[in-house]
Amino acid sequence: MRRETGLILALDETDGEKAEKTAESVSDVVDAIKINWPLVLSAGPDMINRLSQISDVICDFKVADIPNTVRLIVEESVSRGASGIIVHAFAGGDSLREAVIAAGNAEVFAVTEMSHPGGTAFTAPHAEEMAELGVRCGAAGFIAPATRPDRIKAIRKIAGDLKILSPGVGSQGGSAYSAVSAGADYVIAGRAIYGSDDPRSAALSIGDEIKSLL
Ligand code: OMP
Repeated sequence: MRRETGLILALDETDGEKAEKTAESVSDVVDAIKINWPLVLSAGPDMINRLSQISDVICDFKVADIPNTVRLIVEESVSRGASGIIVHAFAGGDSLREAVIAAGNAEVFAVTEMSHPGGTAFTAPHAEEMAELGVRCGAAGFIAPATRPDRIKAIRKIAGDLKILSPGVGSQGGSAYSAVSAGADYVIAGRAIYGSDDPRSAALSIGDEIKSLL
């Protein structure tokens, strides 16, 4: 995944036509588009193929399953053009390792700590352990919360040169500036971009915040 703007669009728009329009309007000002269940379920998995024609696509299926099922999900995603996939580290080393093997040249990002308030209950207390596991299993990087920049700093200490992607910017209260200052390589923003009247301007404005730090 390139790193030109440091911004990833979370395209959770459920109107397929609108989603594609939004993707086209921002494809040159984001480094990747992240697709999650809402859009895949509403528009179908072919959306992964279509979006991958205009941008790097990260499949955010937060895979948490036995290794065989993980492998099947990762292989399907990559065969449709995904260049990255998000998996839960809490499923353990065997599942995470299987994801990395199945991904081949695609990048696996492991969730360490979730950005919403509930993320402090079970993921936060084990985030560092999950990051250590991700390093051992060959993950390309981690998902760490823009809503708690101090936690990005903690994960950066373990991640070394691996990538940190931080969701929670805008609608969840996090700021792109604070996340990147704390050590994120990319911020992930969804509603703040696709929910705006002018998604391109919204993306550019978040990109400006990041630009001063890159
Ligand atoms: P907005 O809150 O609309 O910016 O969307 C955030 C996006 O990032 C959604 O697609 C979430 O599913 C995703 N996300 C989080 O918000 N928090 C996390 O801890 C992890 C993710 C993720 O893995 O991308």
